[in-house]
Amino acid sequence: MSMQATLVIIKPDAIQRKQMGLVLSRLEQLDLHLVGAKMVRVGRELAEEHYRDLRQKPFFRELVQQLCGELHDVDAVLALVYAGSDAAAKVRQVTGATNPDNADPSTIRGSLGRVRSNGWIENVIHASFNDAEAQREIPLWFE
Ligand code: DAT
Ligand code: MG
Repeated sequence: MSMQATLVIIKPDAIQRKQMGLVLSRLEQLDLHLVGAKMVRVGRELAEEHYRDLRQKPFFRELVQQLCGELHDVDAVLALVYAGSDAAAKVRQVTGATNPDNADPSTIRGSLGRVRSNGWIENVIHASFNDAEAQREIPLWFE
């Protein structure tokens, strides 16, 4: 196993609902090192680049608005980098399924996320899917 790094973003829905500390507590229990942390004001360009693989999806526009904080009246997100063996897999395991209604209740999304009645998925965090995705994403958020 090699040393890897993975990106986590505590999203606007979680910032608005004051879940930042709860999320950090969960991630702190993993056998990983926190090597980067900063509040980021997310502009359109960064959000669109971050989610570029989803640009053809019908929900892309709203997804970008959401990451920018426009749907939750939030002006910054918390970007984190965790390092260690199997970093992306370890974080994804505690993250849970994309849709909080389908996520195991023991996971971050299953316990803290929700689907709004208007259909918006509020799933608390972004977590890189694997090492390749992490290597693409981390430089977008950290110099
Ligand atoms: P994940 O965040 O679990 O990696 P993803 O990369 O497929 O999931 O999608 C990125 C985000 O886009 C996801 O966190 C929430 C949103 N999303 C995904 N599928 C969606 C859908 N069917 N309807 C609305 N939003 C969706
Ligand atoms: Mg993803």
